[in-house]
Amino acid sequence: MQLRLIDWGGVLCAVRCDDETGAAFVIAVHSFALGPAAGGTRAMEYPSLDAAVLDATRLAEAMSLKLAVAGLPLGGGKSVIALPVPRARLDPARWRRILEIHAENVAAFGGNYVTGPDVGTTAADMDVVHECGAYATGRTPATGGSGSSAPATARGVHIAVKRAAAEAGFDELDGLTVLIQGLGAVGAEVARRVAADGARLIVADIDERAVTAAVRLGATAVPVEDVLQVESDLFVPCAIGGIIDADVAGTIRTKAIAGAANNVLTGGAAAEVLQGRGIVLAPDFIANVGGAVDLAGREFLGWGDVEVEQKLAEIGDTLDRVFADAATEHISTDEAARCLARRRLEALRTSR
Ligand code: NAI
Ligand code: PHE
Ligand code: K
Repeated sequence: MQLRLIDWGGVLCAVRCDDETGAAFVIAVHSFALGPAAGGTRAMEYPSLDAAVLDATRLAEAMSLKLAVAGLPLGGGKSVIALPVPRARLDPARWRRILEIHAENVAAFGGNYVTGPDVGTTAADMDVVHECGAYATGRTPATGGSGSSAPATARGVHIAVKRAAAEAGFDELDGLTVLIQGLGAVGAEVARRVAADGARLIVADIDERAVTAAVRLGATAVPVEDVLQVESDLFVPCAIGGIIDADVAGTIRTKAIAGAANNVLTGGAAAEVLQGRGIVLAPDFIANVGGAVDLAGREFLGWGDVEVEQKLAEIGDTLDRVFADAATEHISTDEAARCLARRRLEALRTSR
């Protein structure tokens, strides 16, 4: 995909390249409209600096949509650290230095951008960022943070999976075939939940240990490269984004899609193809809001367990609203969700 920042619609994107560590740092702020921008730090390898900037900007936009649709008074932002080698091959000293530089960059925003964990970073990494003077949510409980957001994300995704199934005409998950891509912190917990509901699990992960654990739950494993050809009743993407383009949307064999992966579609065209084929799509920025609710709710709004669970329960109502809007307006659920996010953003802005 071509990088065209001019079409992005966000407010600020900062880039720093560091020779010493070989890492490149991107912080993208999509919106300050509702307050400081929030969004996690993704650390992985990228084929180019353009690809890292494109990912950061699109992920920051997804954060804006996610926070607005949930009515959380924060703007959307995201950090990307483009690593010189995979995270697992970085020695601890170099990783520590990378986090120090990242903290310096975040601190330069003077509290107007707050970060947290994402793919490739952990609560312990957020402790380091925080210790180095930049505000980070999702730190370990030992340092006053709210810990991993993955369990809350998984609870929200589970709600979304059930709603998407209902919209596709299934009364319950019992007996359905559910295909889960990615069995990390979120995917493994979603797997446990849908297995407890009586679903038949098909799973794929590049990490063999994760697959083995799911197979112990009774899941059938498939090779990662076959995921998009495997037939299922429900597809639950919990690994990486950008997996469904218009071609995949035209061939994927499932009845409904609901998962955790941010930006699972490459764009609006894929959503329209899915809609045309009668495949239910629960937009990712609604389904995966649990992590943001957990972190932002607890750390900025003073929420406890009760408020967090109430907000997670709203995922189901929001999805029903989006499914209804898409049907009456003859638009994709992705477009209906974006319209809803824009309306809620306006309402929040004018009520401030
Ligand atoms: P994680 O890093 O714990 O798990 C990701 C899993 O996907 C790993 O087990 C990895 O081996 C696997 N994977 C990577 N590439 C794969 C491929 N090509 N095929 C199959 N498996 C592959 O990450 P986590 O926290 O579980 O998040 C999963 C997704 O959900 C990410 O895209 C993340 O951005 C998104 N998300 C996570 C939230 C959270 O609170 N953790 C909140 C909102 C979204
Ligand atoms: N990275 C997660 C997400 O994409 C959780 C997160 C939310 C991290 C908000 C920081 C701030 O939603
Ligand atoms: K992580």
